[in-house]
Amino acid sequence: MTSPASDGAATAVAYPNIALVKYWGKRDEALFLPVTGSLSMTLDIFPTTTSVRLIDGPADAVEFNGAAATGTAHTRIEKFLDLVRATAGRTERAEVITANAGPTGAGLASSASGFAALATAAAAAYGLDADGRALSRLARRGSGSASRSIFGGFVVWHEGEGDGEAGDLSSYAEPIGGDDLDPALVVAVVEAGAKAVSSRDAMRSTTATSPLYRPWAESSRVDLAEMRAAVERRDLPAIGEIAERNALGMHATMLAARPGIRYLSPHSLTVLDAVLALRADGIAAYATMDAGPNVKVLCSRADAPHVAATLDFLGDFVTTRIAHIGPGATLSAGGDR
Ligand code: 2P0
Repeated sequence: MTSPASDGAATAVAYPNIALVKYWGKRDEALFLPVTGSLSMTLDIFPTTTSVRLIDGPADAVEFNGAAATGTAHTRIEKFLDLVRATAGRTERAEVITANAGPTGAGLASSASGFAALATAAAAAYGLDADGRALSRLARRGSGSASRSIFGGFVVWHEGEGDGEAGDLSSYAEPIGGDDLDPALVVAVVEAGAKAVSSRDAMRSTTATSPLYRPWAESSRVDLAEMRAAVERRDLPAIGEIAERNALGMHATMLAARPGIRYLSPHSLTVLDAVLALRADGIAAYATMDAGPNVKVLCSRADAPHVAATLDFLGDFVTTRIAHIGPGATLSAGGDR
């Protein structure tokens, strides 16, 4: 796309994505180069809306979910703006106002939607002429998974080749089609609070200490190839089976880290049991879990109300939302992808 002429202000909306083949581990921490490629589905719920406006002041001002951002949240956004400024050859500071419609830091991909929206709005506000690939590479530097939320539907984020600039240029996300499969993802929220261990710290510790990490990374490359083929042939049960085994494997690598990292709670396991029971009843429903206890269940659009009702019936501890395929990041002043 061509960026609309910048008047120093832009607003963007981006949606979270849920990985069906996970990103878990970096080979380059500074450039956010992943150990393995990943594949996700962008959702149509829980968007982040972010406005960026260039200002005269001496520092960036960041409002996050209605309050001034402090600590890590402020630092991560400021560091990201430094990267945008360096890329654009500009020095002005910015006012950033960002809000998540969904829970923040609960394993529901708020950093993916957040940095995809910030990359899109900041690139426009600073006048960067960035196409989808360039925005994906930029968003990656804020949060790896954000590279995928630049695009809608099924998206693959390439591992990329090599290190340094070669790795940076070749590690980007792109849509792979298959949206006509039109699946649903039933999000079973069992805990909306922020996680105790950030995914960034957890993936660093897993790659450094888990004896299961390398075998998982190798099998995840196989999963990615098989997943791409399953999306290509629109095979929802195969997509679900690969997604579930890949997620369980990722959690196994974390459990084996030293010390072990456990995001799943007893409530998560109750939901996983219910998914197995649904399958035993002939419903093609498959679970995936990220850096938190919430469970996302992939199924057909037609089966989603039954799957959601079954999970809601488990008890007050679970609340469901049905998501479908969602769009890529868009500027409210136009320029969608
Ligand atoms: C994913 N997750 O593929 C995996 C699966 C969580 C579990 O990407 O350090 O917030 O900012 O690059 O992107 C969460 O990690 O981590 C994540 P950083 P990010 O969706």
